Amino acid sequence: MDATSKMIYLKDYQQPAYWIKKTDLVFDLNQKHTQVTSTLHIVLNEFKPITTLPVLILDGKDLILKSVRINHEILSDTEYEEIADKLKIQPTEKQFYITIVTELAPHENTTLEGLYQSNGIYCTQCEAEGFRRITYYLDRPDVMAVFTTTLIANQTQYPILLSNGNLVDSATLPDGRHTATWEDPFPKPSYLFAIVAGNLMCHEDAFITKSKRTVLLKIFTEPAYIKECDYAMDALKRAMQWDEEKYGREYDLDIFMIVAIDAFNMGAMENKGLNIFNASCILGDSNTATDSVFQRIESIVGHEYFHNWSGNRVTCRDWFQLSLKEGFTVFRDQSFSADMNASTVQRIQDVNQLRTVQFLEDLGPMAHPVRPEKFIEISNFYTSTIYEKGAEVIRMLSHILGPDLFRKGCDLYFDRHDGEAVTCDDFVAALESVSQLDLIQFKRWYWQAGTPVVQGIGEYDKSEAVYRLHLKQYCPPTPGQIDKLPFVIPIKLGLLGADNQLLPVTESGETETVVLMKKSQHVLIFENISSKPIPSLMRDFSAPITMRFSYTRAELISLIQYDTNEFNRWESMQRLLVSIIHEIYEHIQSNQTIQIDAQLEVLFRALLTQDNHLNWAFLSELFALPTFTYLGSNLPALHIHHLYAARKAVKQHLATTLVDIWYEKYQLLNKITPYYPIAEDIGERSFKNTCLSYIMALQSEESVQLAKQQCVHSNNLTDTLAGLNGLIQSEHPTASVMRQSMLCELNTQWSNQSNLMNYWFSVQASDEKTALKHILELMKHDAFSLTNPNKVRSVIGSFCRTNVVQFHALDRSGYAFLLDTILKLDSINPRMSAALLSPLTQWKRYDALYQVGMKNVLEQILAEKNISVDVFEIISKSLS
Ligand code: B3K
Ligand code: ZN
Repeated sequence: MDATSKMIYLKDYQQPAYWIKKTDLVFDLNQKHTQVTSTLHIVLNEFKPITTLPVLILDGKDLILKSVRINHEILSDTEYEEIADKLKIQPTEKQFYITIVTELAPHENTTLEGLYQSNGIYCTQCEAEGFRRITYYLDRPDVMAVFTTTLIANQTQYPILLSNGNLVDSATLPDGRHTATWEDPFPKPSYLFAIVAGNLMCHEDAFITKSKRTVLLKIFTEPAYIKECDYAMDALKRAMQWDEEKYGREYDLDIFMIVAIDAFNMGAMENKGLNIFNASCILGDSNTATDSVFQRIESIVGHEYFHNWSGNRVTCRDWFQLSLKEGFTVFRDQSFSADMNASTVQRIQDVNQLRTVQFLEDLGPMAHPVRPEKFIEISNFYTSTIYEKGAEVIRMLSHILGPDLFRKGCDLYFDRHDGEAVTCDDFVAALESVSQLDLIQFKRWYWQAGTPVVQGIGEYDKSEAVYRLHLKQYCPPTPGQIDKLPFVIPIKLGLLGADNQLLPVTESGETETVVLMKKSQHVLIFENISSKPIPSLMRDFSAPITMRFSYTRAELISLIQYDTNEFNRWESMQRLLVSIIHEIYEHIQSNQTIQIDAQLEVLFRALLTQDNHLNWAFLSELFALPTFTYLGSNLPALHIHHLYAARKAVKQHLATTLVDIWYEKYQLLNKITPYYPIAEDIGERSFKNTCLSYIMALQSEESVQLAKQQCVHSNNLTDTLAGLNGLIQSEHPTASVMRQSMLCELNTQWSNQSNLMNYWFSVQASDEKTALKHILELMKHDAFSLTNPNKVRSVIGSFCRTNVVQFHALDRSGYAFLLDTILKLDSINPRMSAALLSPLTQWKRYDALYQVGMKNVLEQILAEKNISVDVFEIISKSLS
């Protein structure tokens, strides 16, 4: 395979030679083979003068072509050409109908793209390029057609037949089969097409829109899970209401459907009027979903619903513009979740996600801009940069414009481009139109990759009573982009005075200001400052950058205690913890005795015993140690096992020195009350389980009993799993027996419930004591399957990402296992094998102890014949 010949460039974008105005599809779903008859109304695109009609080139993949007809004429096989995933035909008219019959084998399709079966249910996944696995088509997002879809299938096996839009016809056929026809009046690209056929039950409800239309809401699932749809249904209604209130967006069809599917490559898909969800992101009750799963369900239901406008009604011109819909929609779902839950906690979680995944992406071989300029396989670009950094870019725009103008800009964008396929520039242009702002420099965020660093230096002049803040920005090089131009960086800040009060920082006396840094250097001058202040920088994480400022530990402690910006209290705690854990890491690296700064215990104790109105959810974020990935992201030649030991030492230290408080708070919050996944209760449970996790680090017999009690007696999965996790993580000898019997019992209880078995697998695979041998046993379990992505993620994904101790074992057994697995999986499902590669791609950041083994695996995979283009792209970039 050759990387340059496969590369697709944004600069080469051209409109298609033909449009498809209308698409009629008939699916004859037969036990073995499915026949698809597609009739397309093709119309010449007269965007440029032509002398002869261009060739019509349709995309297809792994299709068996049965026949091609133009208008009423069947073509002989000399009248078309079928080569290299394309069907080529020379038209003789400017517009015509073409009818193509293809044959598929959905039951053999393990890629889970195009049409496939999950537990006997037919379903589809077409984004980004799955439609070409169904029929030959102009499978690109700027070709938008009106679709009519007919499904024919056996009535007993497939009583439910669904597609996009409204049901316009259905009938029973004489041979035990039945048929249903769906019509979607809104023109759409092929990636939003979907069908589902199967034995499903439906949870039904309705929503009345602001213009008083009734929309029927239906969630379909396998019959065993029908009781687990309530939470998602409520979340959907909240999302519909929220989009009307915050963006003025009303739903457009008379019916909105969601289907839960067990075998699904990602979280969910926003097909028009027929969202398809990974069962793990939609189903749940108190016994089968944890608090964080309920929050994830709410956010994904919102996300897919919001796509109806940001993505479906206004879509992307080409896949380079993916963040146009994804970044914007993540911003919308984050705002929705912040409104539904504790907003600071939501922001902390979003920032944590960005910093652990996206910042790392920027440090590695796959670093790319929010609007990439080239790719080999678009599936590799559904990244945290496109999604989460894209959302940060929209968030900055919303702050630069302010809420009213931002809303006006969005309204204009939706009105101006309704029914069109557009670019990120079009979105920014709408904001420029309403605000009269020139956002040309801001747009560098779209095309320059990398995480900018702002270095701040404070200079206090007592005689003048002036505080100067010198700011300098730079952005480290990323592949193909060595030098970067300065970004527009909104920096929200305040100054904490000597009396721990915020000082006025604007002429009108406000204690917070937002500075738009546009040049590489910037000096802020604050006058009448009577003593040296402590700057509270990047409040609410006002831009996706790294802010460097050498705070003393005492200054951080003041910010943690007295900053009025809750986000920055957490941020200062993270800075303090990072600095302490890094210090321990250095001790371990240089064989010194570990010494943990005593100020940490004093601070924790002070915060934990403060008698103020505590927000438990926030406290549990405040006392959470920085993630392992974040801690490792800036350490050169990272020694994984030493960093792991350093983090663990700090945890153990805090557990031991504060044991009385962890127990006291645990007892305070440990009450059995009816379970509701509402923000306040979630916060209490979350802090209680933070206490439990510190208690478990004591490694005492008593702690083991406590975890067991919680696991056995809880009335909800959050607490059961926290207890189980406690048992699993404990190194106390009693824990190992208990853990075994508990896992055995839960295996029996949960064996028929797919989502529960995912947790059962992943708690074990993530544990540092679970060696590879046990992973291989888990993979032989009846509930495990290499063809089910949730199972792959919960066993193999958890082992390779979370269980850093075992995966990075110095004998390289973890790497050899991943090599083996990727080679097996790549021919089954390339999306999954490519996703599993990520722990290896950053090999250059690690100590030589690890580097060689990781690099070897990448080289061995690359040397294999027939690896997927997905895997090829990632490895060839990692090795270059
Ligand atoms: N748009 C889909 C993601 C499709 C991924 C294709 N490989 C879900 C979402 O972001 O809403
Ligand atoms: Zn999305």
